[in-house]
Amino acid sequence: MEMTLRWFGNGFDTVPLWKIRQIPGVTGVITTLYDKEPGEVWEAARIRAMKEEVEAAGLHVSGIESVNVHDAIKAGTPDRDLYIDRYIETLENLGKEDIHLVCYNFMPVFDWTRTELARVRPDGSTVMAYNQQAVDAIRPSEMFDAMQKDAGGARLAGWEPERLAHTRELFDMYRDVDNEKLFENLRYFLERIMPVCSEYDIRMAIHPDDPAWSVFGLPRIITNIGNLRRMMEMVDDPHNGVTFCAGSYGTNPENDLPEMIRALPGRIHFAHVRNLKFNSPDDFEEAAHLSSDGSFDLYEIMKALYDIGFDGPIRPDHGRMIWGEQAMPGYGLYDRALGAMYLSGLWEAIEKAGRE
Ligand code: DNO
Repeated sequence: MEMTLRWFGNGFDTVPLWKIRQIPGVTGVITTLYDKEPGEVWEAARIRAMKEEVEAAGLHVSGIESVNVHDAIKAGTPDRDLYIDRYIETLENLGKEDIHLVCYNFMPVFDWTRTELARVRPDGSTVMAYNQQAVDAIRPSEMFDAMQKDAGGARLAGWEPERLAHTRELFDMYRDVDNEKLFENLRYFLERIMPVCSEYDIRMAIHPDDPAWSVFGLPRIITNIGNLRRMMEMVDDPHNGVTFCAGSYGTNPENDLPEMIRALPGRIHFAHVRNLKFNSPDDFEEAAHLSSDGSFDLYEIMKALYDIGFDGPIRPDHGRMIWGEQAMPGYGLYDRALGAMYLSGLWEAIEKAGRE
């Protein structure tokens, strides 16, 4: 495995590359062209410039998170082929620049959903949190406004204001889309992009729906092992793989995380490892990575990744805001650096124990 950190790019991320370079063991970043809206082509020159900037800091680009998929593709509207053609052009341009991992999601309208961006924990740190009653009590547009307000000016990944200004139209697009139709639209998209992925050896790593159930009545399918199997069988190509995100699958306690990992050998191309603390089945908050701070056993998660021979990039995920840091919620430096060190420590111990 390679330890990495997510980096949103100059002008968007509060954390500069030189600081990431100083986290022991972190050799790469998972990055993006954050100003690109879903449906836009990523030009070769922009990709090259981003790569050069990362390399000048002594790191390398381990993968992209995300190349976002336009809603026309997810909803399967008549113009979807135009957007798939553009997506293919972007993949080609990434492949030519020797980038071989792309994380994306297939969640309608919203990406990840939280009801609080800065819940205070007993130690004074703040974390993102989710409460089902809070979601049930508001309309989608209110949630978007509340998140924007709490983000303190930061642009939140997957919550592009340009796109979400049209929440009503977006919801209308999905009026006739149920889980079956969404699966079908995903199959159509994957079948069209697999040839370019094979040509340039690009591993597509679908990110789970977060939380792993339907919100606001929208269909959601990347939620459990049964659906993952279905997705991989319907387009049976090793380039059609997954991002194993512990925090997203873990929102549903029925998902046994280590068992899921063991059921996916060769198809986990990227791992997001973090912890959640459940206060009740309807309420959770993002704890520190350390097992004892939350509800997951991080040792077992890392051990399962090790046992299946996982060799892709891994990154600590949403961190708490600690030591007075001001940053994009979930994406400060300090707690993610602690997370990277902890995960690297677990890996070293598992690896050495494995040799004995
Ligand atoms: C949130 C992230 C997601 C993820 C996308 C992948 O912090 O985990 O926004 O990057 O769903 O496309």
